[in-house]
Amino acid sequence: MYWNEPMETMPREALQRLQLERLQHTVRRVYQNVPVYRTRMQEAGVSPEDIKTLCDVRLLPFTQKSDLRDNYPYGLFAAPQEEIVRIHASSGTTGKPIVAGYTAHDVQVWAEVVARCLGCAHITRADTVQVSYGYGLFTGGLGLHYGVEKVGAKVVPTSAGNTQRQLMLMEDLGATAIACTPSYALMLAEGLRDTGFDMSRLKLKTGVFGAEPWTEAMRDEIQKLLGIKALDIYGLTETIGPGVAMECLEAQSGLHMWEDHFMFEILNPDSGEAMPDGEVGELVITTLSKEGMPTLRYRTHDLTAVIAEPCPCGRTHRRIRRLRGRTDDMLIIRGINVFPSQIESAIVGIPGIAPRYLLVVDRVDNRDTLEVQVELAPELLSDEVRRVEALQQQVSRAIEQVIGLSVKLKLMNPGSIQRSEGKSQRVVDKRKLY
Ligand code: DLL
Repeated sequence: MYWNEPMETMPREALQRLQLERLQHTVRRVYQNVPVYRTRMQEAGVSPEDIKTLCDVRLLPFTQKSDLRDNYPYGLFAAPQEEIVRIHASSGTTGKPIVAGYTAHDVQVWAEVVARCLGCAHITRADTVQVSYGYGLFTGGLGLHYGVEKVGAKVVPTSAGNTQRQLMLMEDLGATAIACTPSYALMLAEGLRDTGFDMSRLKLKTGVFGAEPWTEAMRDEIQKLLGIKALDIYGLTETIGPGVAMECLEAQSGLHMWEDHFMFEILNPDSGEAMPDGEVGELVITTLSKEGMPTLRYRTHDLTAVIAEPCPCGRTHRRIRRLRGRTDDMLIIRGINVFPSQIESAIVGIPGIAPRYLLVVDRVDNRDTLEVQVELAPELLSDEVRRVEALQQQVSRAIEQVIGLSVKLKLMNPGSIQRSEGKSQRVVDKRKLY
């Protein structure tokens, strides 16, 4: 089932012609409107006229999360501010988030790609979709919302949290599909199982799950407990949000990347060389139709591989394998991206605290937990109980403000977090997600 059959099944030659046209247009746009890109391209000795074939994308400079940080908030925007109608944001590597801007056209393209994803899940206007991704700066809630409206299905914008209410509404309003993080889906499913809920009271058929890594084992469990088909959706704020790629119900194997809007490369993360089809490398994305904040060769740090074989569903847009790790130290905790360096930026300079910390991540009852161990400075005597209690509050608040998640803070005695000779270990992740 397709949302946009002509585009989704376009012969590859035509698709590539369209990609080239859009690539050339995007490169011209950022060269003219974004000084950072122009300078980078000039330094690399490349001008928009040099992009003559799709392979010429390799001449272009990479874009990194640090570029968004260094040009915070609007430095990479390629449209005048009056044309920007929406802002979203995601975690940066320091105290400041990274910001993405959308023109009205971008918002429409986004709804279109999400609508295609919903088509992959056979969601039609006859469906009722409960969107339990967070609404707000995070792209999950509003991204799915506009896609569901585009399809003409009924959207129930519950946002994340308040599980009992979610379940009540799911039953009463007759949701046939749910969109949320896979860990939340599993939490809902196990909650229902444990209360002996009669699943025949629900009309759920499909789940659109993403924003964090998950395994085939989790998929099996969710499908079994909820009696639905669980499908994987991928995306990131820097390139649009959810809707960059999606599994189809027919194959349930690999995610179709909407190549008329996103050109992708899979590169060796160290050398930057292209990886052969089927081999795992870093996903690098160039947006082809974005106006507000196009990105040239964005280094996602996500690891995947191309599936070269055609898909039984008939879509001609190539598939990437389910995401299988990252090349950097970004963690995804309850769907929220967290960098160890954010913790550092939150605690540095707090009197009585040493800049030594360790993040211990776990999943207990399908809920991610984050314990942050932070060392007390040697000058702070641990018998100053009141002072330590005040510090406990101050440090937790500082961290929670930066990362937007509640943490369990453990103040440690001076010298007790293990030192290492080389790169210090900042994270112990006990979840097995890839
Ligand atoms: O997570 C967008 C999104 C919302 C995707 C809802 C799917 C559903 P960010 O907060 O910018 O955007 O985080 C992007 O999350 O680089 C991946 O590391 C990870 N990620 C997203 N989807 C998946 C997935 C949204 N299906 C980062 N599998 C990305 C594994 C995923 N990791």
